[in-house]
Amino acid sequence: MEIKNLKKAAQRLQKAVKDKERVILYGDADLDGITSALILQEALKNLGGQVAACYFPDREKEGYGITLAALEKLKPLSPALLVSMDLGIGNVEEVPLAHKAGFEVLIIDHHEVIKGLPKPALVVDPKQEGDTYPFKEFATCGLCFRLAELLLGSQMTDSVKKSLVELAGLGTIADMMPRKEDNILIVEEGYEALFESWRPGIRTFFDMQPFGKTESRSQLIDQMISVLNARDAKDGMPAAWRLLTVSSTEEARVMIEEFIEKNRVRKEKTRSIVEETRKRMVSKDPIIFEGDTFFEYELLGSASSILAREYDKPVFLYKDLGDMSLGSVRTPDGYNSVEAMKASDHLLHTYGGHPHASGFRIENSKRNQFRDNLREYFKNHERTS
Ligand SMILES: [Mn+2]
Repeated sequence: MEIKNLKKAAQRLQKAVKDKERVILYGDADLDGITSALILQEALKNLGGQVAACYFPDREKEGYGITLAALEKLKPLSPALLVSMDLGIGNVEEVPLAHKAGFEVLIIDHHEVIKGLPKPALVVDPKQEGDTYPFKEFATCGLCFRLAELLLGSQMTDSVKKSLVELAGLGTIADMMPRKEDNILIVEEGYEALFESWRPGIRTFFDMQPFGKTESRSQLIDQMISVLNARDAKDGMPAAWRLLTVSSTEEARVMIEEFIEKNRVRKEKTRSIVEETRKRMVSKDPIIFEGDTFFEYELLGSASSILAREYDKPVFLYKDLGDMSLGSVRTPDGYNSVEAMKASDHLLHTYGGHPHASGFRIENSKRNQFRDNLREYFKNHERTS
């Protein structure tokens, strides 16, 4: 049993290396997307290949997924093989345009398939129809690790494997994927490798232990993930990418200090969004649905998580962009936000994600209708346990 299209994807990448095709790694800007891109970049380099560009779209400025703005920027590199990671499965409209612009698309994603598969593209997503592999809960970086194993074959030496599995472990933990079945090995081997890592960014973090000395390995990893999650892109490269690829200890130290300061400010701002939402929400409402022009989009995921846990209700927070709103959704166990949004498909510009963590984009004129539909939906749908 194999993950559908994984072997085909490996063969396609091997061909790209052999024919010296341009390869673009296009990942989501979170830790799962970033570790995915890094795994593939290192695997391709080990094969003697090259990557023409790595691209991480800015969710707030360009939106989530394969965006038209990105395609425009990447156009000078076409023709090329564009590998999308941790995103792409929802881009049924953008993939044909990418193809037209000269990009062959390979999608590696673990999100739910909502509108059918984007075409034409080679798709690896355990949640697609016809995928018979029993385990469905990989993070994208776990899929990329499996892909790297096929790609490298006998060239996967112990040291290469360690340097890739530490990334897969890190991304799997950060994406909060269940630690069961195939993920157990990825996380366990990843843990081991992390504490023996050659990467200056990782080593420096463990040497510094900037949150106080601790013996607890899992605590250290969690702290490192919080630092890597800092929103601090430079020249389009996210904080985590920069820290995981930095070559000197000195630079790593400076980055870590900067990221911790950024996180502190971020936490304060998140708290103020949570407090503002608490003031506005109506206690008997089955959902929390609030937003504002001053809500920073990048903070909405954590603010929603805090509120969902506290009130045990589905939470939809959005940033009002003037004509559109960009939202982040978190639900407690037993609620499926993707299904709920599917029922309002006709109102939404885009939406997607996981049952418990998802996002949407909507025109402001339709926002109230969407909210009312969600209230109805959650009133009428029994919570599953
Ligand atoms: Mn992911």
